[in-house]
Parts: sequence; structure tokens; C-alpha cells
Amino acid sequence: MIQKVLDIIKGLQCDAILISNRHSVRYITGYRGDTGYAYISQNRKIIFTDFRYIYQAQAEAVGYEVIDIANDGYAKTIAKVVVEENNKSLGFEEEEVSFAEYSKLKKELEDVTLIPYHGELASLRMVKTSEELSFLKEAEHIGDITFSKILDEIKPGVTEIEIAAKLEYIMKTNGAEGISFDPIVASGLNSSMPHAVPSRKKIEKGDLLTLDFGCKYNGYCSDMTRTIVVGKASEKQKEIYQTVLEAQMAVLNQVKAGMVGRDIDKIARDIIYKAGYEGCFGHGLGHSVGLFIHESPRASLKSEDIVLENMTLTVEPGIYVKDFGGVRIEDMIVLTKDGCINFTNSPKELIEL
Ligand SMILES: [Mn+2]
Repeated sequence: MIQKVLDIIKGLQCDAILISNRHSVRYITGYRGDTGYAYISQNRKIIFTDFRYIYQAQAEAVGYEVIDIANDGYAKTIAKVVVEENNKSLGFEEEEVSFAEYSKLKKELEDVTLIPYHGELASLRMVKTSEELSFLKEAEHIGDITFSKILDEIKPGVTEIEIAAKLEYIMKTNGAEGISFDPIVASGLNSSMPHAVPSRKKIEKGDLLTLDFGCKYNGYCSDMTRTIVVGKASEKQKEIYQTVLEAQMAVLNQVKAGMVGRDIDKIARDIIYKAGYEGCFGHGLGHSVGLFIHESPRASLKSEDIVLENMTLTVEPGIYVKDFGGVRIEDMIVLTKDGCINFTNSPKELIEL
């Protein structure tokens, strides 16, 4: 691992790098706290954090010095090390460091070149190890259990917020250590908004109801979506549902390692557009999942990412019709040489509750 990071440092032509994305910090150093930076140069490996996390960092980041930023703050403490090491340049993650943090660092390191980088560390995390895959599979399995149990709780009169709270409760009482994102519970017209925030709206008979939720297991995220109908489905609801399902199944049957993101997306998009729903599928088909809920590679209209064996991907086509409602169905898969393994096993025939 450390050699790969040193190679990246070399490629960036930096003397050292700061890592601030907490998922990358965890992946590379083992430190799981949510506050702190990692610093890596040829000669030193350091976690900078504050008093609250010192013992944790010492236990988790094996082989790293742990430096308390104490009263000086990050910029001064980091700058001291850079000067001690006589470094001329320092890499920083351009999408993770705020302008204020950058400015402080620059002020302390006037003679040092700060070199922005992005993506290099995230790309280390794209291909999953068998251990990572086992955690992702278990997280998704907890999602399956949760879906089967939540069905008993859904009835007219219950609010979206109550269902969201119950999803969290069921995930956490079935082995999850937390949620991977706030659950989406969207009923009736709200289901026409792909990322609707659960509201005080009561679930009504005849509603489409979209549940998009995920949890964390040993730090790894799950992600799944099911849409059901509360009561008897109308012909239009059935037609939209079957179109989304057909699009999703086509992808699951054809996707395999080596494909390009936009070609995977196109399999689903063509089916949805041909059914007359052009303009109703405005997001990408899917994203990878790992320590973070939305990772690369992505499958979308323009994605040139190539999916490789042992990368994960969500397959989540949807149709959203204004003033009517929407349907999304999402599974999480891992790519194999000849196809994929689906980590999501919840039923997909239309459920009419
Ligand atoms: Mn997703």
C-alpha cells in the first residue's frame, strides 16, 4: 500500500502529500477517526489530529507517528514538519481542502509549492479485495433483511419520516453500525423526485412508494432501492414499473468487466427512451460503492470509466413522471470477467401492499 502511495507522490513530483479525505486516510493508514490528516513522504508517515483522537490514531494507524495539533492548529503543525524535512513541495487534495485551509497552509509555507491533486488516491480504492467484498456483501444483506421487515410497517396513514426512522432502526438492530446515507422514502407525487427528502406526508392508498437506503458494515456501504405500490397498482404504474425492471434486468444480464460506463448506461437508457420516457430518466445508471457511498467508476451518459473485475457498481435506472410519480429499482453488483454477481437479493416483481 505505502509503495503505491510513494509511486503516486513520485508521479505528482511532490516531496510529500497531505491526505484529507477520511476514506482515503482510513484505506491507506488504518486510522478510522473522522478528523485528521495523513502526511506521507519518503521518510515519514504521520497522522495529524487533535486530542480527542490521539489514542485511537495510535492504535489504528500502525507504523505512523501521531502528532497532536494541540493549540497551534493544522497549518502551523504541518508546516513545522515540512520545514524540518526541508521539503520544497507538498501535494494536497484539491477537492477536500477548503480555500480557508489552503490559505492558512500557504501563509505558513510561503517558500513551498503546494501542488493540487485529485482522484489518484480514490483510484487506489476502486478494485476491491475479497475482504472488502465480503463486507459490502454483508452490508447489502442487511439491506435485504431490512426491506423484508419494513414491508410490515407500511400502511396508509404512516408518514414518510416514520418509515425512514424505522428503516434506520431495522438496519442498526440487524448488524449495521450506521447508515450510509439518509434513507429516501418518497410516496405518491414525491416519488417523481429522485432524491426526495422524507416528509410528514402520510402514505396513501394508491401511492407509488420508493425506498432507497443503505447501511455500513465494517465501514463499507450498502445501497439499494425498491419501489412498491400501496394498494392495487394502476395500469400506468404497472407499465412504468415493468419498463424500469426490463431496463435493469437487461443491464444485469449484459454487464461485465471491461465495459465502458456510458455503454452500460446505454443498455438501460435505450429501453426507457424507446418506451416513450425520454426526459424521465435524468440521472446516471449507477456508481461504485465502497467506504464511501458514491465512488468511481460510474455508469452514466458520458462516463468513460472502464469497469474492472472486482469493482462494484449500482444498477439503478428510474422513470420519473411529473405530477404522477416515479419508479427506481437499484441493485448493487460486483463485476466479474463474464458478468456480475448481484449482492442484492430482495424481490423485484411489483409488490402491491
Ligand atoms: Mn445508489
